[in-house]
Amino acid sequence: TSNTSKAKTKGQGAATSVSIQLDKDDFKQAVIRNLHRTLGTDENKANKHAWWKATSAAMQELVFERLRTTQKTHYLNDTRAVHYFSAEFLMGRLLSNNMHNFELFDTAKRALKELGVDLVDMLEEEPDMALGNGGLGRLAACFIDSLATMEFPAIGYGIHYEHGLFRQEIRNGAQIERPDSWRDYGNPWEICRPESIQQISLYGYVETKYDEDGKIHKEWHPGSIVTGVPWDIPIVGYGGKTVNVLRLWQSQSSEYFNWDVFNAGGYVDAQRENVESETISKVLYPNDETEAGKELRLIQQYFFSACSLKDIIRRYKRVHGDDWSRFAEQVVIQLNDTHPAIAIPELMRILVDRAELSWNVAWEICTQTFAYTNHTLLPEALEKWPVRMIGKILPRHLEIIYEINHRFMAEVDAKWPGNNEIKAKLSIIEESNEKMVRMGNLSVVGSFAVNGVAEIHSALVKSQLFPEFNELYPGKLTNVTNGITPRRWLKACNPSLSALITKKIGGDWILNLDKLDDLSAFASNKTFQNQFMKVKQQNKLALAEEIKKLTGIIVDPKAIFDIQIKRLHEYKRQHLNLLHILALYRRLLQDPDYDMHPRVFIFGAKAAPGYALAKTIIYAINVVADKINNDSRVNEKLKVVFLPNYRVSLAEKMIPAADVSQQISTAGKEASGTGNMKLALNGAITIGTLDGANIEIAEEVGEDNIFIFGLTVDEVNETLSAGYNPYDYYYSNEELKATIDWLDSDYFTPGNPHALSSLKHSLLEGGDPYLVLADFEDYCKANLALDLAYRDKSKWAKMAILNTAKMGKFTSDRSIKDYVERIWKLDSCQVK
Ligand code: GPK
Repeated sequence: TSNTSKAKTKGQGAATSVSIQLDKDDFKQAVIRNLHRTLGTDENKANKHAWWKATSAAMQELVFERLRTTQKTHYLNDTRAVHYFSAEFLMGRLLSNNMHNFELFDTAKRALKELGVDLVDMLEEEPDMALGNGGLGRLAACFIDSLATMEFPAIGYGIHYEHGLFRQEIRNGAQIERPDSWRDYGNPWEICRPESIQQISLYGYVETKYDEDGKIHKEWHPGSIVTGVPWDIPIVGYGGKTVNVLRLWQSQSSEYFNWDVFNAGGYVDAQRENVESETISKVLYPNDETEAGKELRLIQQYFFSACSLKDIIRRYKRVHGDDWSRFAEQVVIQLNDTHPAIAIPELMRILVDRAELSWNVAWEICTQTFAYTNHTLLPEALEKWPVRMIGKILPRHLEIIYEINHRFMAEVDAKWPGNNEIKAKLSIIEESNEKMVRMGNLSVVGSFAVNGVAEIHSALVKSQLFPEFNELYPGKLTNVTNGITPRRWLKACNPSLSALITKKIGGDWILNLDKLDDLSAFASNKTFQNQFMKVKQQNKLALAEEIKKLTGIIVDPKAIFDIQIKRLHEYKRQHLNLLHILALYRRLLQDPDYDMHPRVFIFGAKAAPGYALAKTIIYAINVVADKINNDSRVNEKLKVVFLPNYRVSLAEKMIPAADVSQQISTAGKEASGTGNMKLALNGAITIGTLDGANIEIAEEVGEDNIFIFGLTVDEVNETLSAGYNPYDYYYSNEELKATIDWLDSDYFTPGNPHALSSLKHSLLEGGDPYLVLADFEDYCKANLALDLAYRDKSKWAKMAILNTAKMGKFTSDRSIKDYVERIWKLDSCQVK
């Protein structure tokens, strides 16, 4: 069942020609037809929302046509396909993306203009599809864009959350969470597929039966049955040839009444403890990189993994019947983190209990089917489930996990005879007070490939997280550096820069981002520098307008636009940025002539609702912003903006306007980062640590075109093992001490002197686990160098151009090519 032997890659499949021929008048007709027939309104009555829906419906006609052709082609070719299992897909808006990928954006714009509608303004009607938290979910969205663009047979599988990530409001400086309702007025992109519903089981008990030969057979008598309803979102590849599917499962109760459970102890009582079926897909857990350990979360994971597996098997059986021998040749499943790892014992259950394959045959199929991506080393994000909880919800799976572990422990013993320490460390079961199932260990054991998401991160996965696994399974652990789709993150979000680039070097960069390197030849050309920076200036002007609209704050578009956008986390160190802002503020107060280029610090970040310190940091940024922005002594030179409700569609407005990209995590903590790539692609200069993909960005752009500061991974480890004491830095740096103490006065929170003291506490008594104080001085120096560099207009323009020019490596097309050639072994499939 080896999947590595026969398939070979044909490389990047997508052709460059437009496949959809539609002119302006056709488009107009399509919109009007849909206004009449789909919306039941007309040109005179239609409001913006109706126009948006009619335009989406017009696009959807084209999308469905290609979707149908793609599915037929894939079916007829019976090709091997990748199945990307992810609890999160952070899609953002789809209308403008689909227009761009069909190369119809300009046509649509002209058509709508003639109908009296401004397209760009109308696009704001679309709610973001925010079915993810941050980087992990957005990565999945970029990957499925690249898969469709490169014409690989692929399907994304996830959860059809009724409510995506919460909407953030800021009230008196503090974060308030409001429910997200992205489907309230209908979503034009999804299509319900009731013909493909699945049913999955939960709870109940396992019966052990013996047949005539004394062979053991296990039968799971479930306590309840849940229905999964699939919703398909078409994923349009660039060029419009392949349209793949993102299939999201919605839970529904089934009328099923389980007599086994009723007889075994009373249905009503058992039912009360169970999670109601409809609740399963209600809401996305808003925790990023922390594991909540909630029963409902485990059920969500099992629900979508089991529905998806059944869907895959149904499709496989249609062609291959009961012949399982070709399963792993046809199917590869990528586990996006451990969230879908329960799929491993689920496939074992199907193969052993249902298909009645022997354990060894089943295990061979299983371990040739799954591959696993790790996205973090943070211990609080590594999923563990109480044995007791799995035993209650999935009693048969718990038995299977124990059996997997039993056989695995024998393997470990063969390799390290009698070494109980290694056994305890590698065991899928953690023998703690409350026994736990380690989902990371299960994923490594049950997969044929495990990857980290940037070179340094993958090296740390091998050396720190899974060193013994790396010895036991040489070659299994590998790296695939993350990437971003240049369609959304340059072509669509930054039309002026895209047009300038295409004018200069042609349009091949859209499908071959390495082509951007042709811009390097013009990096020192004064005319091109002026053109490049003029675009940046226009984008800054547009963001300044947006800032005014959203916050009332007036910012100077001539100032340096310095942007930090990402989830709020201590390891990402928004508070290091804040301490530096306070240092600048203090310098300006002490010396009104303090020489600095005017600078606007712009933040966007959501905090997990239960993460108190992260919320305090948001509050701190807002109260400091309020003080500084209203202090006429400094606000000509310094402004601070916190833009509420950071999300994909806001990122698309901020990124093109950035001069500076803040990527300042503690070295070793940010697995990769992808915002760093988006910002550099749009000509922002990174100030950052040698962490995650920053290291590879620095390699590409060269040390002259990035501001690197701070401790390296090795230095962080040395500093910590030498007994790090933040007070040493606090007492030896007068400015650092003053800024930290400032936070603990009532200067920023009048009448409430201790509102921010938890922040100070975490940095001092709390031991400063993310080494903010240790990196502060070097960070200030790097900021000084940056400020000086910006004053040399030509030098800065050259740096900015080179950042754009050198981002070729970071297209998600390259990441997908890596996965395809080294892990998935797929052939592309041209759709005619
Ligand atoms: C990692 F573990 C996790 C998680 O739960 N959520 C999440 O967004 C991010 N991530 C990493 O923090 C980023 O460094 C990385 O670029 C991104 O995943 C995609 O790999």
